[in-house]
Amino acid sequence: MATIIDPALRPIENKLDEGIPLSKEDGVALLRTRDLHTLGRLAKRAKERKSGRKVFYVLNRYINSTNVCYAGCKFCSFARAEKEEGAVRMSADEVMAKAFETGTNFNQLHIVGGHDPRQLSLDYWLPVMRRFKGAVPHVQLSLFTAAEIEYLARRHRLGFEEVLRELRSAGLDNINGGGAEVFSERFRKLVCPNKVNAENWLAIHEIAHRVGIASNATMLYGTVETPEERAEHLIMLRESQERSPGYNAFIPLAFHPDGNELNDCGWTTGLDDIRMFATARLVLNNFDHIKAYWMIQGLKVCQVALHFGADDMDGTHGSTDEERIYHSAGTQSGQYVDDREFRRLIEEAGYLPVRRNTTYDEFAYDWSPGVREAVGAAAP
Ligand code: V47
Repeated sequence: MATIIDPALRPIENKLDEGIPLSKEDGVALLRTRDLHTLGRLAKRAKERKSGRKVFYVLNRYINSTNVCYAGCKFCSFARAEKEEGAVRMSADEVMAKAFETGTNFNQLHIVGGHDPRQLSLDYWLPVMRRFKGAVPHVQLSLFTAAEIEYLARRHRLGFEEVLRELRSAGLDNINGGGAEVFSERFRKLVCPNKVNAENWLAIHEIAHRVGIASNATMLYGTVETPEERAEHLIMLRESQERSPGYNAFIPLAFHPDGNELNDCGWTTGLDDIRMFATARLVLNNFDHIKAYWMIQGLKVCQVALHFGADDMDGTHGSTDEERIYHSAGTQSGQYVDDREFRRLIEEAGYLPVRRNTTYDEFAYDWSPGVREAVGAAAP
């Protein structure tokens, strides 16, 4: 029997063995533990129950279509006023050209932008989406966050459901997980008072699922939130998934401090990152996937996270993509990783790389010779 050094993890392991969902207090104990070996053992077991020996990645194009934004979130280094130096706003033609700049060999187009009064409208986006789907119907569209959907609803004086139905009919497959930040009212008042509130964020995702749009969920960690607020956030997501299933992945977003008002919070630590992945895996028992996005925690931490609950490394980005949210806030990750590098890192971690699309249909099992035997996995 394995030795547990942190006694707080023993009742948690018992609950996991019996299939009992973890409580907020359990989440806090996981977020505080220094017993990484037990944490890893529990999270890895939970992950392998969901996805076996597979670790997913996607051939992705990533575009920030505008950084013009007036939401004023204190953690943000990306937003610019319209006339400010560094403001970037793409026309519809520029978005299309960027999407296809390096060809059509990709499975997902991921776009996020700011609350830009001149770009964030249905009149701009519906034709772009239809043009895109007309050209490459097999490529999935992962666009907007709930914050942007709320903005569209207000702007056009429509209900969330009407906006989401319009977007679905134009080809929206998935809503990105951003805008969730930390659901705590205390946190939102301090840090992002002008952004969608927790109630509306959750409502938008739940309605999206009912009209046939999948989604992801995130949490921004490493600023002024407490461990209790982090754990509560995860439980609110679990309850939302229970009410209206449709979330595919949870992505922990590590705070990046350069060039924003929360700079004093500094960088998250490796230990905190790893605990965040593992806690998410263990609390979110009804989410199939926990994503370690290489650009956010870095390739090295993300590879280690595969042993702490994560089963996805997100996407390659195109070789000419320019991600701006994390690069304006100090990420040391580059802009582009090719799929060979993903396969190398995943195989070295002892897992089987599987190419997916946004909604986790699986396509390619281009493994190195002997890898399947080495990790002891059955054929897919
Ligand atoms: O909501 C902004 C975050 C989010 C900072 O669905 C920051 O697969 C850390 O939606 N430090 C938008 N985080 C990004 C987003 C996303 C990202 C990755 C994967 C997926 C997905 C979606 O970016 C915002 C905010 O939480 N963010 N600034 C910062 N300085």
